[in-house]
Amino acid sequence: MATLTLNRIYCHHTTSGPGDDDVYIKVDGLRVWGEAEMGDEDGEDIDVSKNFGTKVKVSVWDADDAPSPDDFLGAFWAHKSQANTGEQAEVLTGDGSYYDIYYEVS
Ligand SMILES: [Ca+2]
Ligand SMILES: [Ca+2]
Repeated sequence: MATLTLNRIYCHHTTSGPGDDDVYIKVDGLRVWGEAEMGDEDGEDIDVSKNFGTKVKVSVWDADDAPSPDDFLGAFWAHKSQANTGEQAEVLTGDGSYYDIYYEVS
């Protein structure tokens, strides 16, 4: 068993639609954080931990009001093999956005 800890997320710039993004995060398809309103140059602490087996999928979304579907910011897999290798970062660029998300595996 390994543990994924999502540390924080930083928005360089939001998705291409008008206004701030309403960011939420799913781990293996279940929402674990958000919505959090984020604008350009905004950072937010996440501080969510989840146990997993071999690998776990993290996906990040911007909630939009119907009928507009939520925008997909990006996704990545965290692997057990990353355990205790320090903080990792992923870049998310979905729908014209630019985010960094920081996490670690232990
Ligand atoms: Ca949007
Ligand atoms: Ca939105």
